[in-house]
Amino acid sequence: MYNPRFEKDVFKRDVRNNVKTLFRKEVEEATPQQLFQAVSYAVKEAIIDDWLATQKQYEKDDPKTVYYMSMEFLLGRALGNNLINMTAYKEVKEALEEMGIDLNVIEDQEPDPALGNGGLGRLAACFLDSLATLGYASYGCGIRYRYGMFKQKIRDGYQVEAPDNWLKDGNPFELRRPEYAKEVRFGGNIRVEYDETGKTHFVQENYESVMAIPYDYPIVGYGNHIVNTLRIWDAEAIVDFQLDSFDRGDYHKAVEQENLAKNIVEVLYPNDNHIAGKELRLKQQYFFVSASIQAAITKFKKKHGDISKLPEKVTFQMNDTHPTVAVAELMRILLDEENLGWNEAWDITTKCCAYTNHTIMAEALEKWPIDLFSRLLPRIYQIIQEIDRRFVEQVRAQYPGNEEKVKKMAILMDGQVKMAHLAIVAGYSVNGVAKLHTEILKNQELKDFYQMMPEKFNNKTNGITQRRFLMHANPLLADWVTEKLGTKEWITDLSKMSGLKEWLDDEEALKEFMTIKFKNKERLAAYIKEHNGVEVDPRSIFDVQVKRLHEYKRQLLNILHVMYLYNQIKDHPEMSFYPKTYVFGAKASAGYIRAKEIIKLINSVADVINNDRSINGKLKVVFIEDYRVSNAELIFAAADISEQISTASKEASGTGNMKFMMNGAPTLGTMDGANVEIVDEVGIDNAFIFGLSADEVINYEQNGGYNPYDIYNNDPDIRRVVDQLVDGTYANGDKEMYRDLYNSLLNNQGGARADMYFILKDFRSYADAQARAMEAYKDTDKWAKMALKNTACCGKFSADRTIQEYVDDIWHLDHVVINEDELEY
Ligand code: B1H
Repeated sequence: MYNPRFEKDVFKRDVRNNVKTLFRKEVEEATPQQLFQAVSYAVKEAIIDDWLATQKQYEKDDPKTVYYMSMEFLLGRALGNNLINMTAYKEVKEALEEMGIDLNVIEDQEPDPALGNGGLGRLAACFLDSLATLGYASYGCGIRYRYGMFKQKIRDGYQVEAPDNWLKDGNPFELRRPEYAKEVRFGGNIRVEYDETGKTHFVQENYESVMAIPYDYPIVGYGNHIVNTLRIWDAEAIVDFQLDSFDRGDYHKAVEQENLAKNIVEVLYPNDNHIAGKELRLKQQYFFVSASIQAAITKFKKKHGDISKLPEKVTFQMNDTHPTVAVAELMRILLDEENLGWNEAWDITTKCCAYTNHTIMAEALEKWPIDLFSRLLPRIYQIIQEIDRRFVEQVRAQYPGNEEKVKKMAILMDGQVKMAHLAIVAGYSVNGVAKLHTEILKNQELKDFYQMMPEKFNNKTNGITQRRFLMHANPLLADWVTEKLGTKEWITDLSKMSGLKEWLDDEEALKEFMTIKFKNKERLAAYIKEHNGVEVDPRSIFDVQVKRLHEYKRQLLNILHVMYLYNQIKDHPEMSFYPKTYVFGAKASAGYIRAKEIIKLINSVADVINNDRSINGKLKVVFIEDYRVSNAELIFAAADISEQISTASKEASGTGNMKFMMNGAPTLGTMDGANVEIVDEVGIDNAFIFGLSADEVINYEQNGGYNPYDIYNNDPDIRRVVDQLVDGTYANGDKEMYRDLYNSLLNNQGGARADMYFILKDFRSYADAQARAMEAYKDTDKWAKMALKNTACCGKFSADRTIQEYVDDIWHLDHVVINEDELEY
């Protein structure tokens, strides 16, 4: 225990006092939610001391700082994680127990801050955890959405979205910082002025503006007293909605300003790997980017006079193209406010901005119509025009007479602003998120750019934080790992996990390992019983696919295979079959109709199978409602098999795959994204790999696809499950309910190829991998070894490793240490 505030008695007194001052109650009368608040404020107080100490240290050391710019931070609950990183979890748990309070119950009161969709947002959250833990100065920059990712309800098998009013009980950990507010301007026109020296000035007129108000969240490093900041921006009207507006006839204007501000931060767009293309989304982007860059420059200038030194102290990492207006906003500030010339401003900008690509899905490539863009951001657009003009000049110089190149590479083309091109042209680094993904970027998607500027391209394979996804999610396994390794070093150095290999042949150890898995399966079974009313047997194989619902992730392949297994069991009741529980969890974008059909299908199949007494509970299917960070933690810990079955080449990396691996679940998957590297680490014999390779998929795609009828007509088992989509088996006799899914598998539809994601093509190979996994599971000892091998080989997949690579190759940050002896509490 390193923080005197966590002396049990002091802490208990703090909690009591908080209950009193916040709620005028005694601890015994307080509701669990009130206790959550009281405990959290007590924890926050301790955090604040370290937060101040960190600020002081940064003030003194003046380290280079990364600003991680992201539309999404999928944080998950803070209380438990903060306690873990303050190395006070067990002490606080005990202290609360002595007061008759169960910390687990208290933790469950915290709403999941769900300011993100899926992998991209969760990655940002893991990165902040690692940056603080490794002692690097960083800010997360984002938006304080009033409503985060919607809550998913399943009604009659269908997804229904409910608003996520996550702030309704207040948020104990945040800190409102109105003194750091920044104005952000939209629209209007640009007037050109010349001053007495003949210099040109660009003045924005007739604009609308909003005030950006920052809220700071502490990001606690593990055991090092470093507390970094996630700064997310709220919007407020600048013209206060005041009564005297009536008098001035400004009533409408005041209402409009109020609404503009309110709308900007109202809600997170619930699309994963898909761009909505809405004007409001662009407003959100510019809003938080402008505020964040202004704040960064203000901070820099307070300490350093010379703006040309900015790249020595500041770097902006753009989490996909969503914050790419950052490039032009930085240029605007340097040109219009700092009065630098173009070349000098460009030199600084291109040394400060770096870009991460997270997807090659065509529908996720960000392109804005020029008319919309230039109307909303007139000055930013002018600057992009000039960036484009100069870049096109460069392309023409390098490839004389090759106008094809210009067409393919220009930032402004066909009436659109291409954000990826802007990010690559202005960025000093362009990285993909797994080896395979980066190779596809270099050799296919961004080939022209790679040929022109190969030095910018690099790979940074994603990672996850073991503090949340092992220590917090799976305390039994975490303790076991510490005991077996004889040290806690793995908590900050995951490569130490390889020491577990020593136990691969120790029967006793394997038994303990599997007993822990079993207990975690019981924990999940209880959750499923409570939330789904379905009884699942923790002795059955838990085969899990949890991730956003997307056709390329192929939940449809998984459920078609379940339908196939069910047919097999019905036809051959005597066949050898190890009981299986298929667990799904997935949110579909609200407007993604086909994804919603797949959710309905999963639930319909679950209904039929779970209620068929004739199969003796050999097969169960569970769809977990409202999949999110908090229940994910229970799910990873309890999984036997990790389904990572995306069409090869489509999943840039995946990070769920790493969470399963860490918790001892072998991968059943394609050679896609980071699965490839997982297999490299754990060995092909400790995974179940199937399906087309990325090269094969790309090859088919370039040659117009394949003909699914070749499979449908020749494989009766496959034909049967496909037909079951339209014979009413899973729709109470309704033959139309799943007609669209049936058609998507067999027929070309408008622009879309039949079976675009190669579901039927990969089906046999998938079924074979499933069968191999079942055979392997039957051999208990062999399975235990395979599962432990996965945990033992997960070292590479720590976000600590990823962040250290970003630091070494891209950001070049300075390492900061806080000396415990110098802390004054
Ligand atoms: C990923 C997204 C994404 N890639 C657009 N791209 C969005 C794109 O709201 N939008 O417009 C939201 C999200 N998300 C994911 O990033 C990849 O699919 C995963 O494979 C990867 O692991 C993750 C983190 O790199």
